[in-house]
Order: sequence, then structure tokens, then C-alpha cells
Amino acid sequence: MPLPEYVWSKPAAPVEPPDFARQFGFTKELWGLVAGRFPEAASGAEALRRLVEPRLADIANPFDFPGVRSAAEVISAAMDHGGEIVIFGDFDADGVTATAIISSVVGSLGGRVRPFIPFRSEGYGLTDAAVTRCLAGGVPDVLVTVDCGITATESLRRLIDAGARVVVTDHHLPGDAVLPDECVAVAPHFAGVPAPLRHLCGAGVAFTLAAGLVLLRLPEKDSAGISARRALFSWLGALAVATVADVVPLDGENRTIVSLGLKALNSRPSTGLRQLMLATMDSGDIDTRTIGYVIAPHINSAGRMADATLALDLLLADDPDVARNLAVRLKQTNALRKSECARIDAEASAQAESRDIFDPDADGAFVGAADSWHPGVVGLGAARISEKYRRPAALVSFMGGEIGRGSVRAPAGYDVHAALEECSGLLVTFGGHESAAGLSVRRGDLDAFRRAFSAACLRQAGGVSAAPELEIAGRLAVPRIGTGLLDAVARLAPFGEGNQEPVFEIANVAAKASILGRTVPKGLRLAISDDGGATIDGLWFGAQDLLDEFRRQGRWDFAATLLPDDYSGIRSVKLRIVDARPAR
Ligand SMILES: [Mn+2]
Repeated sequence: MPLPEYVWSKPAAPVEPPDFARQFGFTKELWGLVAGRFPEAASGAEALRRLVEPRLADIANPFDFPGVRSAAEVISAAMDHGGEIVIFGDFDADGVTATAIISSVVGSLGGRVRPFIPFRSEGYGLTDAAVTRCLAGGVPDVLVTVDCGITATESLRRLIDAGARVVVTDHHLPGDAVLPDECVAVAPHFAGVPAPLRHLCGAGVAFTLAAGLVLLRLPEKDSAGISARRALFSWLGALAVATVADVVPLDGENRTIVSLGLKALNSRPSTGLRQLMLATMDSGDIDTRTIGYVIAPHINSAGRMADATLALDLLLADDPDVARNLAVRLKQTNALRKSECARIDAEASAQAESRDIFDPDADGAFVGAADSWHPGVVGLGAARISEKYRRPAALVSFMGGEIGRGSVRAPAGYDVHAALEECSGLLVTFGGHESAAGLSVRRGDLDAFRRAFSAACLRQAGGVSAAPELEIAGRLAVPRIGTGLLDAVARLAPFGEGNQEPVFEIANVAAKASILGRTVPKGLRLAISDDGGATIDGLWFGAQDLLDEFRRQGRWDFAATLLPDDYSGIRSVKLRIVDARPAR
């Protein structure tokens, strides 16, 4: 690995916090970051309290979201006369959770509900195939889309003409699609949505509608009202999983939801998620990282490799034995997903390295293809190749047919949707956004598409940084690194999209390196010291190959996050090194 691996941003200047912020332990090292990321929260004590200590009462009133009342009324009216309500979802973690939340809440309020999730082979959203299969089960009185539907104008028209009332809940961009007048819509991208609710994922929108339905049907907090609210809030854990899995920014309402949801997952998770956590996690608390790396991939693997209903059943399970069985099956499905990913990774990397179809010094993008890649996981493979070569990558699977389906992924700075648009004459279909897209292409057009797409991406590459950027939150002097700062940083969790764990610069220090790990090298242990003789330990996982670099005399700048250390029974702080460069 090269040193430094990232382009470091300029560290934020120290900013003295106001008194109300000092009460939460914020000091000048951190306050600039807080005020920059969460300007609303920096405006006063109560706003800051909502940021660092969110409560159930902070959850937004669902009726503040335009469309929620009308949508709840449509569902409620159908419930009054025993009509069937279909929840039409999506096969990823967000879509499955959204489906589970509305199905469960409508069901617990006495509604007749039928969840419906398309197969991946039917395509995303309200495709003809999926709608046909859905209608084969009968025309519902009400059909509620979750996590999809906002651009499916023709299919929505078809459902309305068949006699269904349609409620569209979706957080995707509408583009220039205009919904039929008969639809009721709950969509974060529509006008009039309060700012904190604009980043809700599909499950977040579904939860808001479910909350509206509970308030509409049971406005009183009598025993029925209280138990309905309890049933609603029992979904916060799953909602946190969906919100992290869908990589929406963890600000506004999302931050409240994920904070409360993580607490719930760590104390009283639902039956299904409890069994999934037991089956897949090491001991220890669940956080956004565990959700991203362990829980969400398991839930997503159902829709990728088999049928998303497996994940839906797990989320809805209330019998521990049933849930355990489903968790074991998800574990198997995810293992299958992993081995398929590893195979695609190896084969696509071999194609890239053979130089037959790709020259890293000249090509703007990599386009790999094979007959046997599982279409459910080519996107994951494209992401890895794109990361490795720092440019867009497309992986196409033909599965023995004449038309291949592919996924495109790209580093920040590219717009692959625009690049695909330039090649649209060579594609059967394409869609997506700047950093991720899907396509289908004829076998005979693949080579021409490869050249055209690579050229289009090369034209964009001028504006893209060659190395990924690292946001530096501020500069830390070694003596200032302690448990007080550690606690203040922890108040900014949950970390994730739009709220990365703060990385600090520790500038111009000496470092003595040794190998970390008794038998198998796991990284480097760095004994760091400044000119005044202050010292701190840093751990750099995976950096064992850099030992010789640190054997040379010299002074270093380190980029690091704070790492709590309770090993000896006394709480202290270490650094988790992210990057290093010779001191400047
Ligand atoms: Mn989604």
C-alpha cells in the first residue's frame, strides 16, 4: 500500500464551543466538526440534546409528512369493510423491512393484509411480470407500494384500471414521472416535506405511514392505543437496520431512528433479529458497522440468491424456533452469496489483469463479462473492481443467453448514468444514478459498448481525484487525547453515511513500530511520542507490510480515530491509525 493512501482534507480549525455544548463534553477539538455537520443542533441546548440524546418523544409527528393522513385514511377505509390490502415491496433489506412494518402494523390493527415482494428475476419495482403475478392473487382493494413505485406510471395506471386504490410510498427520485391523479403519494422528494424527513429510506417512509395509521385508528392512549404504539415502536430495531443498509445520510429523523433502534437491538430485539444476531454476530453490541458488515448482508442475501420472502418471514417471526430456523437458512444463503462473490471477484480480476480487454493506463472504465456470474451479485463484484482500479466498473452476466444483465459501480466524482446515456444506442436498457446503475446489453454489442463506455468515463476522469479523500476533523496534540474526548466523540454516534467517525490528524510525531499479533501478523503497533515526551499507542490493522517504512528514522503525521481500551481494567484511549505520511 502506498503512503499516504488518501488525500487528506485540511483539518477543521479549532472552535471554542458555547457553554451549553461544554455541558455535553464538547471541546474546541470537536466543536467545529459538530457545528459544521449539524448546524441546526449547534443552535441551542435543546437542539443539541436532541442530537446527542434522542428520545422516543423526538420522533416526528407522522402527520407532518404530506400525504400520510390521506394514505392512512385510504387504508383505514378498506379495513372498515374488510377489504384486502396488498403491500408491494422490494427484495433488498430496505424494501423487505418496509413491507414487514406496514404488513405487521395493518395486521395487528385488524386489517386483511397480503405482503408481496417481486423476485429479482422480475426486475426492480412494479414490472409487468411482478404486477401480473400480484394480480393473479386477486385485485386488492388497496395496494400500497413501499420502497418502489414512484416512476412506475404505467403499472400504477394498470392497477387503478383493474380496480385497486393505490398508495405510493417511495424515497427514490421521481425524475420526470408524473403519478396518476388517483394515487395518494407519500414521498420524501415531493414538495412540502420537512427537512429532517427528506432523507428517510423506504422503511422510514413506511414506518411514518404506519405511525399515522396507528394515530388515526387509535388516537387515545387507552390500553388498545398503548399496545398499538408499543407494537409500532417494536419495529425501530429493524428500521435502524434498513436505514443503515440503504446507506441514506444519518442526519435528521434518520439519526433519531438509528440511535433509538440500536438501543432496542441491544436490549430487546425482535424475535427474528435476535435469532439472526445470535447466529451471525460475535458477542458484543450491535452498531452501524455490524449492521453494515454482518446483519444487512444476511438480509440482502435472501433476495440476491433466492427469495426475499425468507428475510420477510424472519422479520415477521414471533416464534423463536421458527426464527432460529430462518436465521440458519439466511446464514446458508449468505455463505452462498459470499462464495459466489469470491468467484466473480477472482474471475473479473483475472480478466482485468490479463490486459486482453483492459489497460489500466489507458482505459477509463473496466467492463467484464461472463456467462455464469449470478446476476444477484454482479453489483457487489463491480463495486470491488471499481474500488481496486479507482474508476467505473461494469460486470455483465449473460447466463447463456443473448442479452446480458449487468451492474455498474463508480467512485465518487463520476456520473455513470450520464456515461451510459452516451452509449444508450448500444444498450437494450439502462437506469440508475451517478455512482450505481444497471444495464442490459446484446452479446454482439458488448465490445462496442466496452469501448464507448470506457471513452465516456475517461472524459469524466479529469475532474476526479486519483486517490480517495479523507476528511480530517481536526488536529490533536497528544496530551489532549483522553477519555473526555473519547466520550464526546461517542456522543456523535451513530456513525455512517454523512456522519463518518471523526478522523484526527496527529502531526509531527516520532513512532516506534512493532508487529501486532502473536502468531499471525495482524498489523502494526506504533508507540507514538511528541516533542514534549507525551506518548500514546496506535494500532494500524492490516499494515504489517509497512514495518520497514517505520524502521527508518523520521517524523510522521498520522490520521486516526480514537479507540477505547478497557483491557487492563482501567479505561484509556488508543489510536486506530487510518493513514500516515512523512511529517511536513
Ligand atoms: Mn430503498
